[in-house]
Amino acid sequence: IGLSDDLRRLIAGDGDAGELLLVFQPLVDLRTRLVLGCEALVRWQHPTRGLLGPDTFLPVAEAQGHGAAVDTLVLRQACQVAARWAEQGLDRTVSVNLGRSSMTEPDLADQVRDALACSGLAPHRLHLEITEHDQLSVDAGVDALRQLADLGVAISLDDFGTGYTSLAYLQRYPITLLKLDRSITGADAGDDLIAGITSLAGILGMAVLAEGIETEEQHARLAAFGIDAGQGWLYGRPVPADQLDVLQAT
Ligand code: G
Ligand code: G
Ligand code: MN
Ligand code: NA
Repeated sequence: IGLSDDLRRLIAGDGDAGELLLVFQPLVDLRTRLVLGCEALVRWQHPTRGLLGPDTFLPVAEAQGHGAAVDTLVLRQACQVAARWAEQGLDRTVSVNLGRSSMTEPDLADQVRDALACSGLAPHRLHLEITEHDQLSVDAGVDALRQLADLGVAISLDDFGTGYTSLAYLQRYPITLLKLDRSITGADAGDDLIAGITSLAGILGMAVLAEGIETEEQHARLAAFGIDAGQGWLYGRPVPADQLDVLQAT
């Protein structure tokens, strides 16, 4: 019995066995370090194999056509958690990753609408993260994103700088946040590159977040470039929702 059979069982059970767990990592304002929101990252508490990370099982789910189903389970759970934050008076967004197959799911907008309705979460508190993929550079991708944006949710472009989104398409996407990949925010990227990206984002009317910030030196450098937000071990590792210990903006 392999992982794929267990995944089929998981999906068939609609995740009701409680094996899909979410951890949350804070996104902070780079000036104040106050938390703006949290990104949901999925884990699988497998009955015999222990805790599995997404890199272990998402490719399997994707290969068997269950990638979008996993994303939907994560989306529903993340919206429930974020709705509780809102009830507690926390002004905090939740970011949910959408994989390759979610983006081509015809009923994606319906799934998102449903997750919002079931949880009672206000649409503006939900951020959907799409990854810079080649297949986004088609009109169908623009249409899918537009449907989502029309629901009132925000869309972030994840891993920016690792793909090859054309500038022409970037301009057409209803994206509000560019998440710069760790490879760009790390020591390697030159000042000119970071300055160029922030100026491009300004022209496009998008905010910029730097991912993978681990040190005070990186924080200071990126803040000096006027980058809006940050995410990384310096501010907080991904943890279960009840273990989040962050400074909250009010
Ligand atoms: O902490 P980390 O190992 O969780 O994440 C590894 C990769 O898995 C990242 O690229 C992240 O975006 C992706 N990922 C995490 N959770 C999800 C999810 O719910 N759906 C999708 N499609 N990708 C996810
Ligand atoms: O691809 P995406 O950005 O969604 O996934 C985030 C991934 O980066 C997760 O695996 C998460 O655990 C990891 N991550 C988050 N912050 C840091 C960090 O500061 N340093 C490193 N090395 N990885 C990080
Ligand atoms: Mn992400
Ligand atoms: Na990323």
